[in-house]
Amino acid sequence: MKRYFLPLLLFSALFLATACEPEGSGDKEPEPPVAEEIIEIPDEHFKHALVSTNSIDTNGDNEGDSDIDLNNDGEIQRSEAELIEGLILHFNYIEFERYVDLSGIENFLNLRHLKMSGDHRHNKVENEELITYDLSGLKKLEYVQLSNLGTNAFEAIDLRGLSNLKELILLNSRPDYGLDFEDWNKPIAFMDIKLEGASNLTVMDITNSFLNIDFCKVPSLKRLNMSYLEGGEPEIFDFHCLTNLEWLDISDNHIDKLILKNSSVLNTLIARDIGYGEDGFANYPYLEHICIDDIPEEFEQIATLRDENTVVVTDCSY
Ligand SMILES: [Ca+2]
Ligand SMILES: [Ca+2]
Ligand SMILES: [Ca+2]
Repeated sequence: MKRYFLPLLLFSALFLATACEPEGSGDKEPEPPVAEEIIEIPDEHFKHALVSTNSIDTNGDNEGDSDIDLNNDGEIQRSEAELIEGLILHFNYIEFERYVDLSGIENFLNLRHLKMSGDHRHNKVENEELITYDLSGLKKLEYVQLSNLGTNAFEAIDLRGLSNLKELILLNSRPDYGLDFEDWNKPIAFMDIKLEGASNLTVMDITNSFLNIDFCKVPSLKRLNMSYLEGGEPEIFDFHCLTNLEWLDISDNHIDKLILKNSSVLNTLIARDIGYGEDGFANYPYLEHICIDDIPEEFEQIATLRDENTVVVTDCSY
């Protein structure tokens, strides 16, 4: 064993000599620390919510429990942005007197769950240009819930190509009160929802909202709540592309024309307060025109929506 002692001693002496060498006397300059990229969030309210409030849901329980700024430098590093899977935002639009610009959100590449609400929409439009929320780059999104957006301030919500999106909730998004009532049926009062390529969307809830949606872009839909649109009703309630639809709520709407012809029968059709139900008078009239599949169950399903003046056909052109 003795013969190993000398080399070990020499090695230790060499190591000590190297370790004790004064800094800067070597050939290599020390590497400067690499500054990590900072994500730019132009809107002060959005940045404040991210950096200074519990807007991040780190454990998937739908409750925010952390801010984004893990190193507490007041900035959002790319690594901090890419850690986020759940984002829960709440804005006070009355105080801001405008809606919020979500620019920068496209960097949150691992975002799966986005929920954004507002205290109340403000009563006049301050935004000079119509807003579009482009979420189409956030390919991991599975759940999106947005509520209380004044639809006359918005051009569109772009969700195109989000093939992981399963559930879309767009609630209480209507024209701001400042818009004259007679303007409500103008196109400017409606917000476009772009859904092409959201190929796995199965649940949609658009209660009390003014939206332009082409349901033919999302034939995967199984469950749709579009009740109480309160002026946001489409000209035709047209579900002919929704061949997988199982559950539909169209309650509390003024409906002239309904197309349910889609080669399938719903498990559940909810249509409260339309026509004359068991309670007698309803707030909304019978339908003028209904096109259904030539299936007895479907004919039964629409029984409360028609009277003797309603045209019911099984052959409809689109
Ligand atoms: Ca949480
Ligand atoms: Ca930071
Ligand atoms: Ca049908």
